[in-house]
Amino acid sequence: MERSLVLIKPDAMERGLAGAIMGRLQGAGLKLTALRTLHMDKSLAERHYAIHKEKPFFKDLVEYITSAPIVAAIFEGDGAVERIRKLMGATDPAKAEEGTIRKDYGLDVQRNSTHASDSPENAEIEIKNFFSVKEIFS
Ligand code: IDP
Ligand code: MG
Repeated sequence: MERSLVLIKPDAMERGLAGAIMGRLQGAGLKLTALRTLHMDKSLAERHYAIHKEKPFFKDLVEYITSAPIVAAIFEGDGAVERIRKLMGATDPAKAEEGTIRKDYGLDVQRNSTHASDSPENAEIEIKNFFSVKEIFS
C-alpha cells in the first residue's frame, strides 16, 4: 500500500485548518495511519527540505516551517502520492486548480498550507524523519 507524508504547515495551523484539510483527505478515501503535532527544529527542517538547500528561498522556508507547531501525518491508499498531490494543487496557490486545498486555503507560494511527498520513494525517506515504525498503524 502506498503512503505519503503530509504536513499541515504553520499558516494553516495558525488559522485552525488542520482538521478541515485532513478531513478532505479522509473524505477522498485516504486512510490516516499516523499523526502527531510537533514544532520542527532547524535541523529537522533542513533535513526535510534538503533537496532545496541551494534554492534562493531555502533560508526563508526553514524559518517559516520552524515558526510554529505543525501537524505531521501519514495517509495511505492506492496511488496515495499522486492522489494527494492532486488534491493539494500547485505549489503556488494562485496557480492551483479550483477546488484544491492550496487554492482554497493557501496564502502565497511559501505559505501554501500543506506539504505532501512527491514520489513513493521520497515518501518513505520523509516518513522516517517524523515517525518511528511503532507509531504507524496501517
Ligand atoms: P511542493 O511543496 O509543491 O512540493 P517544492 O518545490 O518542493 O513544492 O517547494 C517546497 C516548499 O518551498 C513549497 O511548498 C513552498 O512552501 C516553498 N517554496 C517553493 N517555491 C517557492 C518560491 O518560489 N518562493 C518561496 N517559497 C517557495
Ligand atoms: Mg516538494
